[in-house]
Formats: sequence, C-alpha cells, structure tokens
Amino acid sequence: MLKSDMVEKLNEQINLEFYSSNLYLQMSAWCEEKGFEGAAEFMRKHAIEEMGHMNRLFTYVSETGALPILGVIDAPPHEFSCLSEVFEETYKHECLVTERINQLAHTAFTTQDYSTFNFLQWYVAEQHEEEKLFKGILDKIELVGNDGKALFFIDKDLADLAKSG
Ligand code: OFO
Repeated sequence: MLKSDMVEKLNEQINLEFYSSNLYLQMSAWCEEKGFEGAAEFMRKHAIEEMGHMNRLFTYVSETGALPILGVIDAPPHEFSCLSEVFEETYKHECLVTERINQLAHTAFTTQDYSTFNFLQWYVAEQHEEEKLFKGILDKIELVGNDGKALFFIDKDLADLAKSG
C-alpha cells in the first residue's frame, strides 16, 4: 500500500511523462515543417517512448491499489529558432526529469518505501541513457555547426538513430 504523499508524487511524474511526450511530438512537428525529416522521425519515436514511461508509472500506481490521476498538462513550446535550440531544450528537459526521478527515489528511500524505490531504479538507469543520448546529439550539432550542409548530415544521422532505436 502506497502512502498518499508518494501517490501524489508518482501522479505528478505521470503528468511530467505526458508532458515529455507532448513536447517531443510538438518538436517533431517543428522539425517536419522545417524539412528535417530525420529529426522529425526521431522526435516522434521518442514521444512514443515517453508514453511508455508514463504507462509504466500508471500501471505501478494502479497495481499497488492506488488511483492514478491525470491532471492538466501544460502546452509545450512550438516555436524554436533553429535545430540546435530544439536539442538544447531536449537536453535541459531530460536533466529536469532526472532531477525529479532523483527526488522521487529520495522520498521513497527516506520513507522506507522500498518497493517504490526498487521500481524507480529502472527510471534512474533510463535517465542516464536519455541524458547521454540527447547530450550526444547536442555535442554533434555543436561540433559540425549550424549551417545547412552540416545540418543535412545531422538530419540523416537522426534518421538512422530513429531506425536503430
Ligand atoms: Fe525522456 O525520459 Fe521520460 O520523461
């Protein structure tokens, strides 16, 4: 049985995962509109992955006899100045998610909710991967620069990444 404070925090995380999914889906639309098809595909795939993160939490809350409650989800931004800004924002967002997961794990541990602490380990590992992934893309963009030709290759790279992931 989960403590009500823990349920509330897990529900907040459910909402944040929805937001992540919407953010990446919205970013995919921006990429598509600007002709970055590879980036659009990558973002769209990642939006689906975020729904997976949401679902995993939803199932856990539900299975422990508590009620998942879906709240209002903020609208994500839909205007970006360039592709590198999009990826700067994704990396910033993933760092925020990591912070939230760490806070959740801390609460679970300090309240001796070892079941939730154990459940959250998957997210701890996943956030490491997510930060690595987005930081890697960002570094690559910074390396090749922001001009058209360079971005063409970045876009191709993202298309490959979307296919392999
Ligand atoms: Fe991108 O990890 Fe969930 O939010």
